[in-house]
Amino acid sequence: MQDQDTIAAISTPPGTGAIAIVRISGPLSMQILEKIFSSSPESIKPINWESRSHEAIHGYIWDPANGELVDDVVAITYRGPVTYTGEDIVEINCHGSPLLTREILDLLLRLGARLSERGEFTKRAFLSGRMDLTQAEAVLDLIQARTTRQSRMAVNVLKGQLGQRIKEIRGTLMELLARLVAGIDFPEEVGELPLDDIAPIVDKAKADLERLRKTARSGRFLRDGLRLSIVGRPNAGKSSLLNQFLAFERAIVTEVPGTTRDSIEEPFDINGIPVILIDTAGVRITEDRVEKIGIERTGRAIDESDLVLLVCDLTEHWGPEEEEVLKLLNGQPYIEVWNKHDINESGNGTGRTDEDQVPDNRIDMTKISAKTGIGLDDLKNKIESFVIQDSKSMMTEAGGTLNQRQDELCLRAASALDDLKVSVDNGMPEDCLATDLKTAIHCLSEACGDEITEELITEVFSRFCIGK
Ligand SMILES: Nc1nc2c(ncn2[C@@H]2O[C@H](COP(=O)(O)OP(=O)(O)OP(=O)(O)O)[C@@H](O)[C@H]2O)c(=O)[nH]1
Ligand SMILES: [Mg+2]
Repeated sequence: MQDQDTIAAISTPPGTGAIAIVRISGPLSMQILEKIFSSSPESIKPINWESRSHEAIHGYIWDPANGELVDDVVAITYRGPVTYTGEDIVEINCHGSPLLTREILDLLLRLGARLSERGEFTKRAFLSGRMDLTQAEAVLDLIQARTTRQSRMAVNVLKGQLGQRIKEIRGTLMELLARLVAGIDFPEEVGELPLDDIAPIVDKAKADLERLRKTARSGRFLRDGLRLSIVGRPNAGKSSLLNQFLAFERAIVTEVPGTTRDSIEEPFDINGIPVILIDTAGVRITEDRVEKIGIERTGRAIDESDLVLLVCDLTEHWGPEEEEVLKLLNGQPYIEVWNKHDINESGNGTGRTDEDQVPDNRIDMTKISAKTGIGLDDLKNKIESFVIQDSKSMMTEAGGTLNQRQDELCLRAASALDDLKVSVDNGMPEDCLATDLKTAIHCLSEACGDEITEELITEVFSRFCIGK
């Protein structure tokens, strides 16, 4: 890291604010600060920064070229290697004017720093070993989190536990590889590895990988949001449910069946899970041209959903309309939501003659009143259970969820372990077994960033903002 250049960037968002932060990282950080920082507003009185680290000092930024006073600031110095990037860092907390931050940044660039690329501070943290790739990716998730739950998940991954879990699985495979290779190279000294020893180790690693991979599904919903459409017969109370969720009159509600003609999307947060709520046109057999188009759109909304709320009316019976929705669902998971509980408290909430006919894709059932809000918390909990499912304990244990990149690599590692087992069963030579093991190890190394290509590094960090 010694031959790195020094980078600088404005780390706070563009626009006017109370304060803004301009950041420098690299070997010239302290030197540059010495040239522009003074404890006096009257003249440049350089401070010797050599002995100072992890200190906040109030002072003034001067332009050494013309001797003009630029701003009244607080400079914080961090001397490497125990810093975010592993290098010397200076953060200048200045007044939050875009003009001033730009001027201070220009001063730093004039004195030898280079404008940082997107995510370059975090990239340096990763390259200097201050964090692994799962932690670097968590930094991005943390910055981009829209719900508390997303942010909690990211901050837990940032602690490094998820990367640790992946490394533990890799560790057992590396140990196995070492024994296998030693048996090949020094059969007399260490003896060949008995084939019966391999299967239990591989099975355990595979089971651990599977458990870890279960978190990826929840992670996808928690990162990207759950598409949740509200579907059912006309007048069942779909738009009322949307409004009840949002706590404002977003959709038109009337007693006229067929009120909603087009799908309406609204972002929302259910128990900390980011959700896109979609209210749809009621499904029934109709000759009305506009309504027909609306129902086609309902079909499309269902296709694009992760979960559907099938809203039924407790004052009516399960009927052909609901059967029609089931056809549109085509196996998609749904929660049956019996509405208008306030006017039909004794309703049994099925209306079906035979409960055994419940399709497999019905994951749960509940009764609510979209008008009064009765049962809404229970419905939210059921939606949360769908998202978290059986990954809850693993999420706690692993301290987070795999993202898509990490999940794909864990899947590739698992399939290399499958190949290994087939090779063992077919009595393949040990060097073939070693190849499968190496593939699995390589995938896991890539997942936590220990073996990673330049392209992937660029790809991951280009998603960051400048200054992070
Ligand atoms: N009592 C009672 N009435 C409700 C409830 N939910 C909806 N309604 C009434 O049912 C009627 C239809 O409600 P909407 O929310 O427009 O129903 P919808 O499913 O969106 O209907 P379409 O858009 O026509 O498909 C309105 O008169 C609502 O006030 C409820 O929980 N209790
Ligand atoms: Mg409606």
